Amino acid sequence: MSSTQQVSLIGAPTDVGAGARGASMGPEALRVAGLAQALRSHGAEVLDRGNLQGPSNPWLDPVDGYRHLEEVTAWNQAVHDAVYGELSSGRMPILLGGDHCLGLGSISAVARHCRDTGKKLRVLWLDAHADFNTSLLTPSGNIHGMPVACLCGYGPKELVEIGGHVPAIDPKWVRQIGIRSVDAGEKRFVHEVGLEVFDMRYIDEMGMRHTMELALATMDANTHLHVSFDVDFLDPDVAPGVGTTIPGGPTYREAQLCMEMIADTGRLASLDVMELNPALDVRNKTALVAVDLIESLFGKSTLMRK
Ligand code: 4U7
Ligand code: MN
Ligand code: MN
Ligand code: MN
Repeated sequence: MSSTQQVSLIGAPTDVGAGARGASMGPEALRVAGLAQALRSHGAEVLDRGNLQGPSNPWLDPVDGYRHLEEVTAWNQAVHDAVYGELSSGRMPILLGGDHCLGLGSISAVARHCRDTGKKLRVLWLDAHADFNTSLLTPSGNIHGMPVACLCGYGPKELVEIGGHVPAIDPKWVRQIGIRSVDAGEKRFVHEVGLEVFDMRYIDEMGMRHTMELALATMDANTHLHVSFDVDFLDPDVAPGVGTTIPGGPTYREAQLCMEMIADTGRLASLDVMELNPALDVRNKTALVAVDLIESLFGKSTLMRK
């Protein structure tokens, strides 16, 4: 791409949707790890918009299958408005989470922008989890396990309506990669809806290269590619600083290849970096790995191809 990439960092310091406290410190840890400078070194023009504000975490039990629905709604509304604003002014938003319930606010804004501009949306969901629970299926009530279902129209009215169009997205636009922990009811629902999932078994057998070739197929010059990167996608050896570590994730090199192949498409137009939990990290290691991988999304490793 020839024109300079105009990037806006948006911090969303909350853990209202999670089951462990601490993802609220994610945005600052990513800043401390040098995210803005790293993006600049790859030619992006970066504005750090600072942090959004929202209600504090009341740390209460779930009600009717949802924990903190009111607070989650307020945060998602703030994220939606900020992401939509950046996209409308031609900038690439990078959402710094915060827990993954905020993927709903972010992606509903991206979908709205795509409707405005006639773009075709593709969502890559990099995660150990499918995040496709509903209030009836969830074993925890934590809304960070529900954003994909909400985006597809399955969820409470206040959440599914945030982007102004229900459903915000079609499940056919989503590709999930790295999945290895799905709850029993959630699994049935993923199959019923026909979500395209490249789970760890698939990646083990077919390799990351083949996986990404399929996940990135059917994109064209008119495609807006959104990446929602839950840091627990990575193997816990590489990335211990997350609330829900699940063993058996992509290695450092597999994750790099995934990011490099996304970069090669030239279509990346918005990004979420979610679920980083500095309270569980070791000397900010996970934040540094996340920044390293985001650099690859911006072309760090294209040395051999220039
Ligand atoms: B994350 C879980 F039960 N499925 O719903 C749930 F295993 O954003 C975990 O991907 C959800 O980190 C994890 O609570 C949400 C659980
Ligand atoms: Mn997630
Ligand atoms: Mn996850
Ligand atoms: Mn998590």
